[in-house]
Amino acid sequence: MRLRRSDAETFAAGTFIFSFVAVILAMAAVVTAGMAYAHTDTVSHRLDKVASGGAIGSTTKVTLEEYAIKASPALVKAGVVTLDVTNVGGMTHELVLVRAASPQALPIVTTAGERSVGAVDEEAISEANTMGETGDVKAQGHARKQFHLTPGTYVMFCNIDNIAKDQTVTNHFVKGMSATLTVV
Ligand SMILES: [Cu+2]
Repeated sequence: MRLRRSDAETFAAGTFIFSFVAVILAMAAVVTAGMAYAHTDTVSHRLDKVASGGAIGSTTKVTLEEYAIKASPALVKAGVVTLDVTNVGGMTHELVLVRAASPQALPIVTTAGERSVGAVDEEAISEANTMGETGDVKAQGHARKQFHLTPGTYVMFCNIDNIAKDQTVTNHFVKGMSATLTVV
């Protein structure tokens, strides 16, 4: 049958809307399938995809102060990672980077010797898990250091001991100078 002009236009519009809905449904199916896939995936794998997409950078700004370490962001992309470290405090600090699950997981000095009791026993950390350090960063000083990091959790800490005139020792790690850095 011959369609009148207005019917033909209505028919064309209907076809267009039908096609449009079909495309939307197809996209929804792809997204749903993708989400189902992601749910079976590991968190790190998903984060890895985000990282490779450029949403996560390879540089983090770190501040040192009495007695805290803060990294922003605390999540960086694996590879060459740059720590842009600023000592915003009033005394010398350092940043030591090791691979560890948490500050609590680090080996601790139990007998006073080269370092005070409660300090991190750096010699007890394997070479493979020792990434490096900035060395001393003076008050208001700055240090920029690059590390080759694979995905995992790392701990940054300051292990400096200050010895008062009365021989009282203050270890910065004991006072809380540590923070984690997640690499994906
Ligand atoms: Cu310190």
